[in-house]
Amino acid sequence: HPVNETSVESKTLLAQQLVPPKQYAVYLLNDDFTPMDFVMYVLQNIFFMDESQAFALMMMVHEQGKGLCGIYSWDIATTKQSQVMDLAFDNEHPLQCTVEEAV
Ligand code: NFA
Repeated sequence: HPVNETSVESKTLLAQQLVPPKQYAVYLLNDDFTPMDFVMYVLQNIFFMDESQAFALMMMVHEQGKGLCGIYSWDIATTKQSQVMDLAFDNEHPLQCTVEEAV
């Protein structure tokens, strides 16, 4: 017996607007001790910036106190934060990385 497989429930879902996922901003914070070369390494290897992008952002953090590294889903943002903090900890640098809901 042929049936219409589209249920009332999925018709309702199809009629709804798709809700975009929340996005999260990952920032680096300045400190007086982390070497500039280490910050360059982080930006090039965790945030995949080229050398000139990495240098511009590193100097921005150094001079302004904070800099936006990228905007990601929750899982990617918090994974990058952990990668930065673990690498800094292992190398005995006090570098801090924060995640905030993107506006
Ligand atoms: N302020 C650090 C220094 O003078 C460099 C730095 C830049 C640290 C960006 C953290 C973030 N060695």
